[in-house]
Amino acid sequence: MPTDTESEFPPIVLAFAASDPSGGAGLQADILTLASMGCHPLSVLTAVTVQDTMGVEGMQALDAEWVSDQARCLLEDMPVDAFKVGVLGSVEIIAAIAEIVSDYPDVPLVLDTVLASARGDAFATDEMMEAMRELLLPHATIVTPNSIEARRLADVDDDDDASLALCAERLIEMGAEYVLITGTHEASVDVVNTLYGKGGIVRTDTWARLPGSYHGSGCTLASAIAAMLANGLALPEAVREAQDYTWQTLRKAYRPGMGQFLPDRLFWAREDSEKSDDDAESPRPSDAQSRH
Ligand code: PXL
Repeated sequence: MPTDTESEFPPIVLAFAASDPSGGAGLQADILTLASMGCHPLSVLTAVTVQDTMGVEGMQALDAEWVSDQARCLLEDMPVDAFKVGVLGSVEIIAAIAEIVSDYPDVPLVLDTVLASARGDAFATDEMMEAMRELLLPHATIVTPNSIEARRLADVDDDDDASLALCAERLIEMGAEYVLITGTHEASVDVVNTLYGKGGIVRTDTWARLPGSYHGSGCTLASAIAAMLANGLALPEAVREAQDYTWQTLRKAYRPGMGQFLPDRLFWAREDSEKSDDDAESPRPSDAQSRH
């Protein structure tokens, strides 16, 4: 039994998400990302999916009471430094999570408003979208929609030429503190991600567009932001570091099945083991992680 290190432990992030048995997205992506970025992940399951790297074949939400019980039990035992919310499963689950997070107003909350997978599988009904807007957005420190989700959440017509800045403004009016709109789905040469706060644009980051189709990039980004906030970074820096980490996981993505590429959240550990073949003094994972 350790004695002197008993009271030292990594920052703790509680992720509410649905299971993706392929390990590409969902709760499994959150756990991998959080652990890779030096946090201890607590995982509260909201729904079970049947899926592989090609698509979602089924989804079964848990009873909202089971979601509440999982979270309350953990929250009574351990101090949580950040919340991350992904696929929610039902209106009742959204209400249950909103009630829980409202009891922890000082804990930052990263809300990944997943409305559909990158492959187009729907995860949220209109009622769930409305519940997200009304019940969860007011608790969000940051919400991380892609440009399509931002337009839908802000209720801006797809073919309306309304700018993403207007969508962000609306989401902030609905109660989110910051909005990070990712630009993967826009027609630009590079991917431009823009962070908005109450005063408008806070930062814009431009990333070389990578060629593949990736499964779980949004979960990775949102979890990485939660990890960086839990590590004590200010929000704009957390957003910058999380994008850098995510871009690297995509650059090193692999394709284990017949469908999409999966981000490699442990790319740095594999780089180390490659190096250690000819360098016995290569850094340990914890050293490598301090880069983030
Ligand atoms: O990447 C969004 C996402 C989140 N959560 C689950 C998913 C997906 C995409 O497929 O399956 C469970």
